[in-house]
Amino acid sequence: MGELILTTYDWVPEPPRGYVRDIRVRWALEEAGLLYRVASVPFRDRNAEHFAHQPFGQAPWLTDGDISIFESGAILLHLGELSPALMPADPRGRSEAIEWLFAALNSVEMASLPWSLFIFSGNTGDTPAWKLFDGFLHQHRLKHLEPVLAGRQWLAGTFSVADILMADVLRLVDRFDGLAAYPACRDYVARATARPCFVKAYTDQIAHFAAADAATPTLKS
Ligand SMILES: N[C@@H](CCC(=O)N[C@@H](CS)C(=O)NCC(=O)O)C(=O)O
Repeated sequence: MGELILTTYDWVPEPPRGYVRDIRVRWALEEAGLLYRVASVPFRDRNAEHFAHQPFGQAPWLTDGDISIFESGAILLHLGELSPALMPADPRGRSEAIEWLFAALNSVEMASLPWSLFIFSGNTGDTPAWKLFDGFLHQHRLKHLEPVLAGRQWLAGTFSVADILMADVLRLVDRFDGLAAYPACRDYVARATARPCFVKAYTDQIAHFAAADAATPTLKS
């Protein structure tokens, strides 16, 4: 393992603060007790070096020595190799953690992200498009996730990278009150976000962007 450097934006507007995906990596690094530092790239002027690390010009990415990794799921899988606090050691637990990590991203977030974009953009009126996306998230994802989470504390038996991703995905749904009908999902989010390592990751992210406001007040506008 080399030096671990997490790169995120230097600044973001208020609404996404606390939800920028570097929180997933911060959270995992804290759970694993790994030493790391945080670096910043401009939010507004994304340069060629940024795109060399993250082909879509997004955040976050992680470097581990001379290895550079983008996509929060890939970063968490990489960190899972470095710490038993993030990935069960037994083959069954490991397989469950990996399948639920993909389920969080590829089954739940693929439904929750367009849903939240409709809400962000105020397009939640009585339209066929909103009904389609709202129904898809509720009837095809949350309704089925609810009994799973009612039956277990953590997705792979013990806490793992799968829980970091699933809880972070559900947290955004909860922000818009989308979990009101799913008490087990809500309890799961509460359980995960009560962990001291989440609280530290969240506090650090808020402080990171607040420091940018203080350093460059004009960025606020
Ligand atoms: N699938 C990527 C998504 C990364 C992503 O959406 N990052 C957001 C911040 S949370 C971003 O960079 N948004 C600005 C943009 O897409 O231009 C991952 O999980 O790492």
